[in-house]
Amino acid sequence: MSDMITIAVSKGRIYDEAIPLLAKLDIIPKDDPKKSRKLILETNQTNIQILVIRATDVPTYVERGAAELGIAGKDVLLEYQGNGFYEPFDLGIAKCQMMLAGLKKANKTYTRPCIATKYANITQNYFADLGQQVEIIKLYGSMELAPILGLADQIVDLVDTGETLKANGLVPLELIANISSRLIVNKAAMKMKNSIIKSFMQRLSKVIEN
Ligand code: PRT
Ligand code: MG
Repeated sequence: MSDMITIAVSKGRIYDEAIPLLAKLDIIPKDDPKKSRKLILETNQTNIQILVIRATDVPTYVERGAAELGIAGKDVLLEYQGNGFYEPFDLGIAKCQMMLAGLKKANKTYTRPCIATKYANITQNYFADLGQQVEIIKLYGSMELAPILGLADQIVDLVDTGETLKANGLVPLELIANISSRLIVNKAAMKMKNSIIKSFMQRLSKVIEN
């Protein structure tokens, strides 16, 4: 078995915040995904490579062992509902909030609200815990449009500064979860490549504490 370690990271803001953390461990990619079309980045460490993929695909690669390690938002992990990986720690990066939001003008209470979201499982679980019946409309982006056009009553989405909600006449209604990115580790790799992964995690945890 090769002792190569592959770290799956998504390309946008998580990559931008993860790279400085990895740099503190002297793991530095040889290419910049913004300039290169490479999907597998070699690093200055010959046994470590970085895979640049869609955020929602990170748990799939790690659960199935195509990557030993991954960095993924808690939103993606909650929605994925897999158990083929460990989630040893919170990296404290790409922080935001999962919110229920609705039109500023709307002030009615719904008996069975219609919720548009990319996070159908999280939304289902949230309302099930409240004992509230809902209809969920699965969308893949621009959820803010749905209440404006009458497609849905409310949305469940990530909020950081709140500017996107505000610009579309929406207001946050309920906090569903605080979100940040987590390290995930393939379960088999944790056994088979224990010493190298353990040392990576030890060094990473020191960097996070500081
Ligand atoms: O590939 P795909 O398009 O599915 O993913 P992506 O391009 O959105 O991935 P990327 O790399 O941008 O990272 C997404 C991850 O970043 C999420 O899974 C979260 O864990 C984390 N994150 C942190 C955020 C935000 N903050 C965030 N604000 N992801 C998205 N947003 C969006 C939000 O959906 C909304 O459209 O930003 C908008 C709100 O921002 P504000 O500042 O206007 O409130
Ligand atoms: Mg995006």
